[in-house]
Amino acid sequence: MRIIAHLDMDAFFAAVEERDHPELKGLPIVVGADPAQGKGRGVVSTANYAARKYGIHSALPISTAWRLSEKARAQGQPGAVFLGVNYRRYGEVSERIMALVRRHSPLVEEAGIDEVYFDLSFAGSFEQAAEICRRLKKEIQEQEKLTASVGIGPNKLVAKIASDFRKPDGLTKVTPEEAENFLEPLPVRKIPGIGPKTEKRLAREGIRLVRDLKKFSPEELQIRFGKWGPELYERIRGRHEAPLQEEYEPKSVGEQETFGEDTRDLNFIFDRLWGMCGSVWNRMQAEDFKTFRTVVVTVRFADFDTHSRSHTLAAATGSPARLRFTAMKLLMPFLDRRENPRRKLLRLIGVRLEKLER
Ligand code: TTP
Ligand code: MG
Repeated sequence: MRIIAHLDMDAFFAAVEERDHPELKGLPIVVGADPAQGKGRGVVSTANYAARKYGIHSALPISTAWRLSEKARAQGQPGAVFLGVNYRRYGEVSERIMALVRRHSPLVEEAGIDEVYFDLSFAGSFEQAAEICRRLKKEIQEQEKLTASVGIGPNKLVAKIASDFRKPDGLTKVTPEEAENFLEPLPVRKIPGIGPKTEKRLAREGIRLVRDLKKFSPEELQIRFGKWGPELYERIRGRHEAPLQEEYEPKSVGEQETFGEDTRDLNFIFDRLWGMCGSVWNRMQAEDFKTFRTVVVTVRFADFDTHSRSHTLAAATGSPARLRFTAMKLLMPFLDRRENPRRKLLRLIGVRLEKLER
């Protein structure tokens, strides 16, 4: 019998900040871009649960978060504390948590900075697996003073949905017999692979819950979703055989920057692109990669219309000059008629390296 667990830290970046700044305990905390008194232009990375009560969450424009905080303050509640992102710090905490997980399982897949799958099949029963997870949660609490939520299921899909089921500090166990019933009442959006666009499209037809999707045959799902349909048919019934992928490698290194104001000033834009290439190249080296093959440039226009263009080189290279040249060539069309006929201003640019090798 396969038993898979998924652990996800609660409000991770914000929880680390709250722990490291005892004077902030209990206050609403928002980690992300500088709000600049409401004029900030980036987004929220995450918010702790006190700030989520104000409606603040990941990916929200930081200016909206500021407005929600001001609104709460006007109603006599504490305003949110806004903090910048300290990736290095969160990375260190993440490494120590992954080390604790590894002490309990022979097969571990680090799926992100604050989430990890681990195989507990050796435990022999779901009850025993839950016991291991309770111990692990206690160790994380004692060593790191942080809470995690854990889901246990017959596969990665169910385990991941289960870890999200009761947050924060949750432990949810779903046996193979329970899996199908567990998923039925959930919103379709909870199924990995169903994003916001698909969710909207389905809602227009009155399909909101996993249960509603189950009336379709694999063939009908294929017509609606293409090749992915039959796979979806299995997923909404809790069936998913994907193995854990032990060697989690950061597949890419990238950065992006929202400009202080929308612009088409070529000197400024190329200057920022230049700087960004340097810092992405440094990060590639810091993560012990020697070469890259693919460069991706992202552009967001003032109206939030966002495009990415990539170029894969014929051979791997470690040359920072090659990176700058390729990035410039990819960005160019967005500044002239080729990709920007209406001469829109740019709001953000980003550079990412893929196909990295050590
Ligand atoms: P999540 O696990 O999605 O969020 P969370 O840990 O903050 O909250 P939850 O209790 O709901 O799990 O993401 C982990 C971290 O990744 C999060 O703390 C900050 C970062 N992150 C971003 O920077 N931007 C994003 O849009 C999201 C979703 C996360
Ligand atoms: Mg989390």
